Amino acid sequence: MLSRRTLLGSAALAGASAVSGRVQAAAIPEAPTMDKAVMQPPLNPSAGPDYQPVVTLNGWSLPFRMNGDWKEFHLVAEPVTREFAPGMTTHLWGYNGQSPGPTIEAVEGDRVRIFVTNKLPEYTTVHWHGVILPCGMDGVGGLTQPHIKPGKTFVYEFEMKHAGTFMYHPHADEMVQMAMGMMGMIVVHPRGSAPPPVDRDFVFVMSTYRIEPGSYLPKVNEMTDFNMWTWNARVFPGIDPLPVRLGDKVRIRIGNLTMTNHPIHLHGHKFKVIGTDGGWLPETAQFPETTTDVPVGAVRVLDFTADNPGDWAFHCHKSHHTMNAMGHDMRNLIGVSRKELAAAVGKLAPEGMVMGHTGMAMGTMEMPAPDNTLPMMTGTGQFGPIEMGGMFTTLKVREGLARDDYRDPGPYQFPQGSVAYEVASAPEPVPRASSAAAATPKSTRP
Ligand SMILES: [Cu+2]
Repeated sequence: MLSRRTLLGSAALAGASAVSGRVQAAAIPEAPTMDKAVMQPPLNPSAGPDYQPVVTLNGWSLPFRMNGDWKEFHLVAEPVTREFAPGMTTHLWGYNGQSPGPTIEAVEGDRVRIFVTNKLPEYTTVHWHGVILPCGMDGVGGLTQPHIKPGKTFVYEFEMKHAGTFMYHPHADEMVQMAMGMMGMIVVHPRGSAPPPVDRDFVFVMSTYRIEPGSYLPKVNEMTDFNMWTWNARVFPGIDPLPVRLGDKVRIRIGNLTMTNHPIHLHGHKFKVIGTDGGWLPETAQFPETTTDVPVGAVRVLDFTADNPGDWAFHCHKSHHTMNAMGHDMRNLIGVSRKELAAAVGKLAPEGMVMGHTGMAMGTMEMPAPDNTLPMMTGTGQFGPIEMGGMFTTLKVREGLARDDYRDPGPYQFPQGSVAYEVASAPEPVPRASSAAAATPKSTRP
């Protein structure tokens, strides 16, 4: 739910007169805040040029106000509590009550004024990744501006010259502040007709964390060995599904602010990458894919038609990235005799349990875990355990959803006879040319 709070005294509008140049401190707008980690419905524009809004997976768009011909936003950098999935809550830094921060939506040609209030215990800045703007608005602490000290508010003013999908994050104590979750997405809608608006337009940013089971804070010095692979700071089964109507034109905008690349794979459909954080791809540069790599510090925008009904897996194709808190110091025990191993383990750890000698599928069994962590493989579908985690969710293609209904439509009702099935008995062995009989042929031939 959206609630509003006044941060810095009177937030009265400065009146109808056009404001240009430097803004008066008294005119700082309210900073809306969010206390939920579930997808909020698209925020239709209340003023300024019209556009088809996006929806943010497990997130929301930041409301704005018009002040003359400036579109004004207010970001508050602050410590937040974020639920990754039911059963695990984290202490992160973010914006306006959540991490990641709200999506900022504007229209090509908009003049935006973005207030940034720092409620963190250390200084910060905001860099507008991919937005082409004057150097002094680029948000690189020390290089293009003084840092925003705790308790202070800075204002950024620039024109959104180009439509596209961009990101925002600090450029101050960057390793710590990004490891703590400070980031968000920017969507600038085209003023013209290209690319054409779609029926459902989703956006999210990928981030990773190293959080020891039972603890709440990410290890900010981690470089490679992350254990929480998130989309908008959520992991499966906490990530919203993407409900779309059969036949919808669908756009998914994905930003990557992790420390590695993510090959993002969609089942049941083919898509084209139509844009990056550098702009739109010409049609001659687009080609059909079902997996596309999203490099570090980049954005990919995928377009497709949802023409295949069902519950379709949508996930990162690095299999370790669809797991929750996992250790990596395990040996492969597949094929090892359970009996001998149990005897050896029993001497060292009488309470120990031998696992992994037939693989690691756990079915419906989940191991007891410390407080505040999540099973490595989890989630249940209508046919049994899904055994996923991390960067995994589903695209749910259905007939008959209402226009702005983004609620989970539940499991897909498969048409009779359309699901893979077990056969009653194993087929008879087929005689092979290389069998013993074939190797010693009877001399039946003349
Ligand atoms: Cu990945």
